[in-house]
Amino acid sequence: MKIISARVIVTCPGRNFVTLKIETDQGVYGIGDATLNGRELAVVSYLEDHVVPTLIGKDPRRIEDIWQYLYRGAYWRRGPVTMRAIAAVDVALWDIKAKMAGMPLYDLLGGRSRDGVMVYGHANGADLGQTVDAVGRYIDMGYKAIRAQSGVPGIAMAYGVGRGTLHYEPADAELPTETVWDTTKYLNFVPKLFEKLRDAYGFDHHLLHDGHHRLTPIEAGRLGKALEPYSLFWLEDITPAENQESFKLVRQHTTTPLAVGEIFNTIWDAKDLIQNQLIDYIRMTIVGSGGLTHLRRVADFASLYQVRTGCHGATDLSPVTMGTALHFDTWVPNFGIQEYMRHTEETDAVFPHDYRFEDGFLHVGETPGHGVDIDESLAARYPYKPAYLPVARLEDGSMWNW
Ligand code: KDG
Ligand code: MG
Repeated sequence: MKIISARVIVTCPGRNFVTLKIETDQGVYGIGDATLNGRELAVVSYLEDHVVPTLIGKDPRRIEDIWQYLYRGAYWRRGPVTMRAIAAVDVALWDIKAKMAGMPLYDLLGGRSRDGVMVYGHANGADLGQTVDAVGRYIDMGYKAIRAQSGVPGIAMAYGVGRGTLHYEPADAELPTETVWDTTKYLNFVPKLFEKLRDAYGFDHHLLHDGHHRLTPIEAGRLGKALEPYSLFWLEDITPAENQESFKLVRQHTTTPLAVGEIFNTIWDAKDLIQNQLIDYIRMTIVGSGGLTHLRRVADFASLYQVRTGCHGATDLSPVTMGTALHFDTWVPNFGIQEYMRHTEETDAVFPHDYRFEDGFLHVGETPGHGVDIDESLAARYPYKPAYLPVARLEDGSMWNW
């Protein structure tokens, strides 16, 4: 069996997606996601110019060997561009293997560990009142777990606040939008939000919050401590994690569970955090972390330290990543939760899929493979549009972490 073609498809049904389609001499094809928000074309070039030529003629059944070939063989390891390109190939190959076996992907991974995948939705509002109402709407939709983000008094554009009620898309302009950040205002506000949410809805639902890398470790510890009475499921990306050891400081001050990892690429980004039990949830997902082949290793390593998975699932991860992550979640023994930011109708139409939401859970279908396809003629109607994530500065003009 041989790979006869590998094509990169770029489409923008409301936002940009990069998809790799690998075709074989036996008529079976597989697809993988390679989207890197705001840097899409770098991955397109990496794939088209440097990966695709090496794939033609290879046996698609040798997933592990091809993974090692692309990782070790490049000499230059890791990084968001390389690992997304590897992920796209890896997922397309798993899709092919599962289709050939006539099995849904979770079966090939080892079978079901659970009936459904608990997801968290994104409730947000321009102020405290709107956010409280938004959480209520998610509860009414059946969600068991809800992330709450709110506009902060005195901060013009806080992270996580969308324009509509269901969809949130931060990559909003042809050049990065400038936003202004103030940690003091944020720290004074967030505990009030969660106090209000628990007063309004009690403790029956899981509540989550994303700090989006804005705090220093000691500020993160202070926020975690202040939020303890409101029993969060997790506090995410509360401080940047390049220096993994810095999480020790956060841990010394709070028992609020910590989640991190949506920008990690390999197990090396998380090794100290996991083995020193400095986090509770690892947020790496399929597209950012070299595909299923690598994410399985991360999850197995994490399971030794009782760290559970919490795959990133923002809208910039295409339905191909969402579908594949759901098969992974259905199998992985140390599953925690899955993020679920809904895609727009246009995106869902370009990527027909068989996963469905019911009562706070997502369920994968029984279609052989990962269950997500691409409608190429529809995709061709939406050409690439440059769109960047915002940047953040402090009030004095210094650059900060968005
Ligand atoms: O492209 C950036 C988004 O994926 C990120 O801002 C979303 O933080 C995020 C999350 O938790 O989903
Ligand atoms: Mg996040």
